[in-house]
Amino acid sequence: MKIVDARVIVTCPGRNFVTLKIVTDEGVTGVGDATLNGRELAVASYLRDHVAPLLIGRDPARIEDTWQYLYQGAYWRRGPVTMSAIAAVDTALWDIKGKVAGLPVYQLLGGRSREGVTVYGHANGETVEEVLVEVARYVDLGYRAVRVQCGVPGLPKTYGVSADKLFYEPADAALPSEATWSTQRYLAHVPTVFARVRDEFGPTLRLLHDVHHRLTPIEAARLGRSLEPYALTWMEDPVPADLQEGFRLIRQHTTTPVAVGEVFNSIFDAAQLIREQLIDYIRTTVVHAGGITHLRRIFDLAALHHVRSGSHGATDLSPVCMAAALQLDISIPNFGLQEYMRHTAQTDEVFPHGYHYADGYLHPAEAPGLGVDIDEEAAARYPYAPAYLPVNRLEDGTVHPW
Ligand code: EZ4
Ligand code: CO
Repeated sequence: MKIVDARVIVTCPGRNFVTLKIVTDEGVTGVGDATLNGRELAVASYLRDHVAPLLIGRDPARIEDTWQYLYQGAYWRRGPVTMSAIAAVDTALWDIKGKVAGLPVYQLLGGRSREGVTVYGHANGETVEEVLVEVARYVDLGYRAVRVQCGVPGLPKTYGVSADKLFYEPADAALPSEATWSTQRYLAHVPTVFARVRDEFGPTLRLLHDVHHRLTPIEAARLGRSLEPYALTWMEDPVPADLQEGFRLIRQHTTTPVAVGEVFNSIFDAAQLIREQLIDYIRTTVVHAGGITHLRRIFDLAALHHVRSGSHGATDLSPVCMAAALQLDISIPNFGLQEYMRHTAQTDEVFPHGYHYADGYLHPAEAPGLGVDIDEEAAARYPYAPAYLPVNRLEDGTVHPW
């Protein structure tokens, strides 16, 4: 079997997605997600101009060899653009291998380790009252874990809090909008929110919170300590993780578990955090961390160090990425949680898929391969529209990490 075509499809059914479709001479096809929020066309060009020509004529069965060929062969290593492009190829080749074998990909990864993939949803509101209503909504839908984000009094707009609830989309403008940040106001408010949520929903609902890289290590340590009475499942991205040893300071001060990794694209971004047991959950994804092949390598390293998976699953990860993530989630020994932000009906129409939600769990498709495809005719009806994540500033105007 040989690869005869590798098409890059850019579509915007409510938000932008980049998808690679690989076609073989025997008519078997595979799909891979290549979406990099706010930088979509860079990956599309990398694939179209620099990767697709190298794939033609290759044996699609050689997944590892193709991964090494693209990674080692590029000379320039790592980075979100390169690794998203490699991820798309890798994911599509796993899809093809599953179809050829007549098995869902998780069977090729060792088979099931659990009955379903526990997911968490996003409850957010401007006020604590709104937040309580949203948490209740997820509990009613059967969710066992809920991420809680709340507006901060005195700040006009907070990232992660939106008017649109179940289908929240953070990339909200053709040029970046701006949000305001105050660590002082935030640290004073968050514990009061979790006190109310715990009080209302009792001790067993799993609660999570995303800090979006906005604190320094000692501030994060203080937040973690102030949240200890509310027994969070995790505090996400408390600080920018460029300085991995910075997490030692957080660890020395708090027992609130830490989750990191949605912006990582390589095992080297996480290696020190994992080896020193500075984190509890690694949140890297199929699309941004080199595909199923490389993500499994990260999860295996994590398993040696008591670190569980907690993969990113926001709306900018397409249903193709979610389908692939679920194949890993159901099979690895050290699965933790899977984020699940629902896609819109338009997105679901463009990406027909067999995975489904029931009673707090996502279940991977049983079809051979990944159990997801792209409807290219439907995709063509939604042309690319630039959209960016907001930029964050302090009250005095200084650009602040997020
Ligand atoms: O900011 O997906 O945990 N989820 C998140 C998301 C991310 C976006 C970035 O593209 O932090 O909202
Ligand atoms: Co996050």
